[in-house]
Amino acid sequence: MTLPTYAVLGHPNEGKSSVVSTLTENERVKISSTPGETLRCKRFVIKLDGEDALEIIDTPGFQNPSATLKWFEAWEGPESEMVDAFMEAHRDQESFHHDLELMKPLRERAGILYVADASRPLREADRQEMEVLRLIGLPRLALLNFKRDNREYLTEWQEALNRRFNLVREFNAHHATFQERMSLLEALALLSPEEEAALKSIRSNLEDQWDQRIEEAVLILEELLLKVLRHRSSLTYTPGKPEKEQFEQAQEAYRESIRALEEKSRRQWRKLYQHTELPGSAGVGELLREELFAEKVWRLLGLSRRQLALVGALTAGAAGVGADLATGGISFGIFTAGAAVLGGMSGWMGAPKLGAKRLPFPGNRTLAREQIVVGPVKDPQLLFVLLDRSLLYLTRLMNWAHGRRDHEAFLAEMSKESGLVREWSDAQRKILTRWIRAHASPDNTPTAEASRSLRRLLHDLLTSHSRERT
Ligand SMILES: Nc1nc2c(ncn2[C@@H]2O[C@H](COP(=O)(O)OP(=O)(O)OP(=O)(O)O)[C@@H](O)[C@H]2O)c(=O)[nH]1
Ligand SMILES: [Mg+2]
Repeated sequence: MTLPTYAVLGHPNEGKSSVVSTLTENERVKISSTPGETLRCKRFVIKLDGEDALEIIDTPGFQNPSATLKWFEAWEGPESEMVDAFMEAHRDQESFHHDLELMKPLRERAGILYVADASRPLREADRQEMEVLRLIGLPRLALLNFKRDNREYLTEWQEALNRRFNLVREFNAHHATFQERMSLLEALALLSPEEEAALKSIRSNLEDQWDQRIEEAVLILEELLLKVLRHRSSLTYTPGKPEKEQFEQAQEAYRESIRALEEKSRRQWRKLYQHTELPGSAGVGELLREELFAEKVWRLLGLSRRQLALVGALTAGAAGVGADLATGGISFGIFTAGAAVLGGMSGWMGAPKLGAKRLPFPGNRTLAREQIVVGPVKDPQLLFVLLDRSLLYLTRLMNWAHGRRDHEAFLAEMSKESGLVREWSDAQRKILTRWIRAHASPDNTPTAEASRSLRRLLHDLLTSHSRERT
């Protein structure tokens, strides 16, 4: 069976390869700001369940639109032989190399996706290219890709394109969302009605796949929260070495493990969304690259002071406060505190100072050795901050167009000044609080329901963010 196949054509440097990359979710398509990057036709496929489902061919830009058009206009033979005859007539001409190359898929009767940067004025060469494609006569759809945010020339482009193409659609290689990609597949079905059934099935499979990815992303997120919630770092206590130094070392080890857990989830999400080249957390200074325990992160993400006080009260047991103070007042102890206690804690709106405590080695009664232990966390804010930051990362990642290679922008856009969880309703926040309570306690609190509610909440949230442009 032959696959539905479309060739992406146009003037050099208009964003053809970027469109191919975004449409096929392929980060390996070569893109460059220098015209003439694509020299050969290259096939990229959309795979479903491991099987090729749709083929998109990247091509070089037109080299001689004026001469090509003249030749086509002068052709007097049968239309069906025109492309072959053109290729034969220019076979050994190096100056027609790109024009010959881009015609190859047309010889195999691929559908045409013509990409034009409609943010610049229309030129004579554009009209000539359009006219060549019209004369070739294959089903053709024009895609308006705006490289700059300028719609001043839109009407003149539309007029020229409407006359020569079966359909004209906007499709931005840098900002197209999943839904916009699906709409484009819908447009392809109008363009080639014989492929309608195949394209419909591809669309519904891609929609299922999108949903499954969200499910998987949520599982990765829950796993991260669980690991962080339960994490402890311990270090063997060395008698004679300054205690403060050893405590700081244990605290750093704790932070490092949390950082590693967060980075691991980001890696898993990147793999899931085929964005392995996007950065995780390199560099400094932005809200999402900043160390998780940085003051700035804690001020801007997670819950507000008032919300946190409510959570504290919700999950509180007055006994917990006493227990913590008795064991040396681990600064994470605000998990158990109500508003009054919170108010009295210095710097609680910033990152907590990690506590550490000396404990005997478990099961080691004969040797009087001790370990320094940090964690598990008792401050729900750590989980809220972590969740908030993960959602910021994930919602950008899942909506990031594969054709957009500006990785600095990817990180910069995530330095939004506010997170998402502060906007949640009380009921939504309670879902996470209940989850924390169910999973933190070592007793047998049933956790399945708490997990189900949290997953449902996160799934709905990510689904609603799927329509967001980055
Ligand atoms: N801002 C912006 N830049 C874009 C967009 N699409 C493409 N570009 C940029 O335009 C330049 C050319 O993009 P390509 O996709 O390589 O263009 P092409 O048409 O394949 O170019 P050739 O292969 O040389 O013919 C790159 O710097 C892209 O990042 C867009 O939608 N917005
Ligand atoms: Mg290219």
